[in-house]
Amino acid sequence: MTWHKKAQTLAIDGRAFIDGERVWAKGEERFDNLSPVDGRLLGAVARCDGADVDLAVAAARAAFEDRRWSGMAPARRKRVMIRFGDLVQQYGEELALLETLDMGKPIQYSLSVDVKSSADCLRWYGEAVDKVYDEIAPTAESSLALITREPVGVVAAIVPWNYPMIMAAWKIGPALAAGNSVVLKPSEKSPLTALRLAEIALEAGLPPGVFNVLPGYGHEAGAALALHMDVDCIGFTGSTGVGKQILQMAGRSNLKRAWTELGGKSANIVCADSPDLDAAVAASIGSIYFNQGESCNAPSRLFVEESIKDRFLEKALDLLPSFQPGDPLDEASVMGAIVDATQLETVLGYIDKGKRDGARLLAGGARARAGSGGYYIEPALFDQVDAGMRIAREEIFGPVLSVFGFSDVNEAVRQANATPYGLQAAVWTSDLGKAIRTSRALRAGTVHVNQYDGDDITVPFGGYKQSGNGRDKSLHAFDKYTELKTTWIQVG
Ligand code: TXE
Repeated sequence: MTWHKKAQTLAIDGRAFIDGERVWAKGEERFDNLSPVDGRLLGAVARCDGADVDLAVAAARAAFEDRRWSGMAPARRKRVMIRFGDLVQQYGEELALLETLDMGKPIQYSLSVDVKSSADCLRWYGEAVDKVYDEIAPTAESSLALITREPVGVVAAIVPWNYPMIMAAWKIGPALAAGNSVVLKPSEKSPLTALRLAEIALEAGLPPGVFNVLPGYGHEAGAALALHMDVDCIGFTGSTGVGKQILQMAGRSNLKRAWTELGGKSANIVCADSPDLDAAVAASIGSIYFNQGESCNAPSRLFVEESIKDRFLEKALDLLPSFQPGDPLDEASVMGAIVDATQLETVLGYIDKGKRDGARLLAGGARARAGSGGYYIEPALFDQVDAGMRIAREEIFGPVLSVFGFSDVNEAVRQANATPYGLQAAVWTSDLGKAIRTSRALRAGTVHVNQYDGDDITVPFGGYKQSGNGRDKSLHAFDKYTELKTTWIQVG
């Protein structure tokens, strides 16, 4: 059966999930959820606000105080989290279809990337539950000092629309594994998979009230969570602008722990002595256009050494036709739809600005699949970009690549560091010393050498400067959702 056929019978439920039940917003407010695939109405979604946030936070607090989850034996919590991940895999086709309909990514990637990474993440943190030990400090014999990690309490997670399930899993995985209760607010542009995750978690054995999901707008449900006096911690992924508001609201309310994974304008530096030019071209082009360029760590600034730049661009332009937008429900498509009409106009606006500022548009940039009713853009490639242009400085969050030439790699590094962001970077060279010196000089939370797609749950992910604070993934993520306690015991 084709994915279009499956979409016709797919159950779509836009209600919130509070204290183990699906409910509409208390104020009965709803908003329409349109699919970027073809502009079709997917259904109504609960427009939760402060009153719903109060209900969800109270349910999360009650679940935390009676220790129905944090007091569960680690081996049992482990089994529930692993079952949660297994069920995500089992419901993979349904979740993949919801993700593609909700935000437009190709169905092949919803299945092979988003479902798989989310399931693996939940299982990985489940496995960690009875493997992370506490400590005893080396104090004098007269005392015993225990150093223990405790769950922080009620965690609010606010996530974006570019990888809805993965961004949710990166937050709820460590937060739940550490014994916290969670209230998750997905983006209003892509609420559906988060709502299904809450039902699947209940089926896996997570007690009611421990994991709640509230769809709604950022300035309503999101702000109510960030300002809530009974939320102990907030994990946020989204734009730098909103990240700053989150930190301000945390400070204005109860000084809740606030962790942010924000925007990026990542630099990808290709030296003339790259070990394999074809590999550098394939990775550079594949990474910027993957997920329609809607990735926080997309290598949107490409620095190519002058002596190989023409050859590099020739090879890159040969690859571009294979990244033309297709029907996201067609398994052969590698480029899907932009998340909504607003983001489509934003990206087209940047392309127009780039042309008006004098950059040279070598390919793409026009709206595509006009008859589909959806939101599609041909992958755009600008050459002769000046560092002062907006397409060089600002996060576009669309399929737009800006290319710069360089003759001295130190100058490329200086330019790479000259933005407010510091999420990711890459350098391509056969000279190991140059690779290490360049990686050390790049102000970014992740640096790739002779690759761009390294990714694993075992490594921390996050940014320097205005790309955020704290780290998602790896055991380091537990630092965000736990408190360290020292207990002194008099031994005499
Ligand atoms: O992010 P937003 P969006 C960047 C990228 C993109 C821009 C907008 O530049 O163009 O952010 O994308 C909630 N109080 N990234 O709209 O607006 C909102 O409802 C509390 C990079 O997704 O920051 C959503 O759930 N919450 C990023 C979440 O914040 C608020 C990935 C993100 O919304 C709020 C996505 C408020 N005042 C976008 N306003 C990355 N680094 O991966 C909004 N929200």
